[in-house]
Amino acid sequence: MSYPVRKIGATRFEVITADITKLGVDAIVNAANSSLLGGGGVDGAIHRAAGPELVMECRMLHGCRTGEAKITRGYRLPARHVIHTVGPVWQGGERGEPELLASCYRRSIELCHKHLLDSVAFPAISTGIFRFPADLAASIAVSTAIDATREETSLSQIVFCCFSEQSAELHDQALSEAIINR
Ligand code: AR6
Repeated sequence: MSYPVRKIGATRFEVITADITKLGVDAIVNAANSSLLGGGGVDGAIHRAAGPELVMECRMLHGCRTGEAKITRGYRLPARHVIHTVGPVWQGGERGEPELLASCYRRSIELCHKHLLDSVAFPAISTGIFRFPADLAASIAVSTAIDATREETSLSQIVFCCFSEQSAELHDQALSEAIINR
């Protein structure tokens, strides 16, 4: 299934179903844990594809707090950089999870601008092992990314790289709703 590319301001927003480790964008975002030393899910896939140099650089970063983001090189990945962010573990929604998830997207987009990157791809942060509800996560991802590009940004392309058709449909739906409600 392919979804329409939507242009908002100077930025194109795209939803795809793909393995994020295959994308030749300026940066892919990693849904990491606070150690930044690797794990399962997309984190494991990114570290495997990037090679052992990635964890060596990550060791020098001394971890990352939930809702924050740090950047490294991409090593053997087609992407030039990896932005490591730590999403919240879903604990029912009353422990600041929505705000922390929004912060992951905002901080990642800020880092892209700081490094003058043109394109970035996000996985559906927190929706796997961290159990964040996929529909709420998609609407937070999309609305925060749109809001963040209202500030000055170097990004001309933001990709929501989903790992299932269901996740892609949720992001596409959230994107079309966000545009209608602007
Ligand atoms: N490409 C794109 N998306 C993927 C890929 C891939 N190759 N692999 C998985 N996904 P998760 P989290 C999707 O569990 O919930 C790790 O152990 C997946 O289907 O990777 O933030 C970390 O070290 C889901 O939609 O991340 C942390 O401890 C999304 O990526 C913890 O898991 C996120 O799922 C983070 O959990």
